[in-house]
Amino acid sequence: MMSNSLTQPILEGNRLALSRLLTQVENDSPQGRDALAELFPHTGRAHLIGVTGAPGTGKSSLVNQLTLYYRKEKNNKVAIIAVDPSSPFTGGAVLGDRVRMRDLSGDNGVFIRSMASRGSVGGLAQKTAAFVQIFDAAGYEIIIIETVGAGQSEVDIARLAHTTIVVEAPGLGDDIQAIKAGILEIADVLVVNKADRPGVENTERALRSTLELAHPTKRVIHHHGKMLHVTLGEAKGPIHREGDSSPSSTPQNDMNLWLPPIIKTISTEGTGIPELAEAIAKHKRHLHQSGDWASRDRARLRSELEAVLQEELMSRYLNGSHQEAYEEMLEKVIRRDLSPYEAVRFLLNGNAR
Ligand SMILES: Nc1nc2c(ncn2[C@@H]2O[C@H](COP(=O)(O)OP(=O)(O)OP(=O)(O)O)[C@@H](O)[C@H]2O)c(=O)[nH]1
Ligand SMILES: [Mg+2]
Repeated sequence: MMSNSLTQPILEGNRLALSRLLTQVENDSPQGRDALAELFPHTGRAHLIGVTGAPGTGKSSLVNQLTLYYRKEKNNKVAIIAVDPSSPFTGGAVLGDRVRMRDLSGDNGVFIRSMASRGSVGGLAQKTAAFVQIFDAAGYEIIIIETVGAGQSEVDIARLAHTTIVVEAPGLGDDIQAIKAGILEIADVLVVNKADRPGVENTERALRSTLELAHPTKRVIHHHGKMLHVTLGEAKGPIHREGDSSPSSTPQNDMNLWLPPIIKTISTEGTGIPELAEAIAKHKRHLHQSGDWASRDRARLRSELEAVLQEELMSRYLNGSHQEAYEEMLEKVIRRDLSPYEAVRFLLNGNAR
């Protein structure tokens, strides 16, 4: 493989090279792809934290505070990917007040990058995944992905993360926004931000009762075809998600249960941030102990591989080497000479079977 001029500087922490590569990857350039391939062996170390929730709940302010915490208390390098920030920004302004941003701008251990959500949902998740790989290779120990709302793209992006934080705030109406969209299911940690506002207790109570519905006392966990009955009250450890069981997991691990904690914060002041960081650290420990870290890694890379395979195959037929054959098959399908299924068989195997 040809060595890419951006790769080495990025591994050495050069911010300009990093920024250039992000742009190349965003534009899907061949150099970007080459560089990604070279960087890939250097990935797999970062803790990916997703932050999502309804518009205006204070996600960016929270990310700002968390970042300050990781810089000051842990000396971690932090990268922030803001997916489709609802308000336009230049440089650091993504994190809200420029005043508060002064704390982060000029800090070489922090890199902030926004990403527009134009293009397909799958494409967005793929590009976010590529950005994550670049930051990971560049030595950022913490990578925070902020997404707005609760659509499928947020869920897809949240699946990239090891730890997903769902942010709620009082005063957004009686309903809890995220619950309506079912995003609570992907939450590892719940935050009730704006705890200085009236109605915090109501929001917290609503979250708690919804959580209890989502995690009933008796849960059935499938384990290698067997069904294990788990009583939450008796469980010592955190919840193991269904479908997450890795081949290496043992029944003991499956009994480990994780209940998303609810943390109250005031991001404008930094209140509750150490508690939130502790909950995140605890979740990370849980992921390692239960084997979920490895299985999430596996699931994430599998879906990335599938997306790339799909994209590559499609482009081969839509505008690549097999375009002519594709057009020919399309005509046959239109004439009802072949079914779409048969046509695809022809394209892939040279015959209809
Ligand atoms: N009172 C109060 N206001 C807050 C708190 N956290 C954030 N805000 C304010 O809420 C507004 C929205 O904050 P952001 O951090 O931009 O919220 P966001 O969720 O990132 O918003 P979008 O990215 O637009 O969805 C800003 O004016 C913040 O100053 C808080 O804890 N208490
Ligand atoms: Mg924001």
